[in-house]
Amino acid sequence: MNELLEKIKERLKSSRSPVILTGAGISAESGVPTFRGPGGLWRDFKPEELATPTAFEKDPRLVWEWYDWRRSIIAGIKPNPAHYALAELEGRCSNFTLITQNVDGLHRLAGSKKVLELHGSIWRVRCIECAKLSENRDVPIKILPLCECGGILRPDVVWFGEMLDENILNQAFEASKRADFMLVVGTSGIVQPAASLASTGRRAGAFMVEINPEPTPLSGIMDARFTEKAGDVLPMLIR
Ligand code: BV8
Ligand code: ZN
Repeated sequence: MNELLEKIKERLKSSRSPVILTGAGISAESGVPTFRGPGGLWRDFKPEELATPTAFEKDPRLVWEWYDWRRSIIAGIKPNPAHYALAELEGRCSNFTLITQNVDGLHRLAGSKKVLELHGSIWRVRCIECAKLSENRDVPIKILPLCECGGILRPDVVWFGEMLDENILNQAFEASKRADFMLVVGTSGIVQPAASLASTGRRAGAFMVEINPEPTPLSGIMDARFTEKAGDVLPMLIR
């Protein structure tokens, strides 16, 4: 791995607009269950069945039980060396963009300042009546949580079938169009529109690197791939 590591380090050092796209895999070593890997399931439900507005309309308590379970796991864990390495990298690069599909908040906890959270945050709630946003870190959370206005609060995350925040998504695409180096870490490359940020970077002529023990639909557009874990590769990449 080390001659590849040296090569990528050089590329990263000379990059003027690095863009990093992360998925659930970067938090796996912290103990956050991934969506599609082992242990990612909950009571035999698939995320696609619970992370939807229909599921919430049908059974808001069930959906909140699932989020309460995830929040209780995430509340008890810390960022891992991969998160810290990216926070360190941001401090060294003037024009650095970190885009994440994760809702666990571990990038910010590790010290990353500017994080484009494409899918929202598991620690933010939104009232379905008055749309008021607030932080809520209660673990366990009282089910069903209610707004002062009496409306039901939902997790402020983007569910399947829901639009992403336009401003955040535009910033992510703009950065990917200007990228000269793109690192795609711990994502199965299945979920859209996040996954298409990688092909945008490719089209922009960015040098593409994937860190993932498994091949993904994005592996074909990569200039280099590390099949080691993010927590092993990233700290070496920035050393
Ligand atoms: C939209 C927030 C529509 C919630 C998430 C058919 C029917 C219906 C919809 C669709 C369809 N086909 C396509 C769609 C669109 C849909 C979609 O992409 N579906 C997929 C399943 C095919 N997308 C949407 O619905 C999006 N909205 O399209 O709007 C629209 C359009 C116009 C007008 C109106 C509406 C919204 C998508 C957002 C969904 N919300 N999360 C929550 O978290 O509770 S997505 C969810 O999956 C998480 O955010 C997660 O991050 C994300 C992606 O998964 P990954 O991050 O990639 O994680 P995964 O477990 O899959 O993979 C982990 C990887 O890490 C693996 O590859 C593994 O090998 C690797 N790994 C493991 N350990 C390590 C590691 N790598 C490195 N180191 C390690 N140690
Ligand atoms: Zn309200």
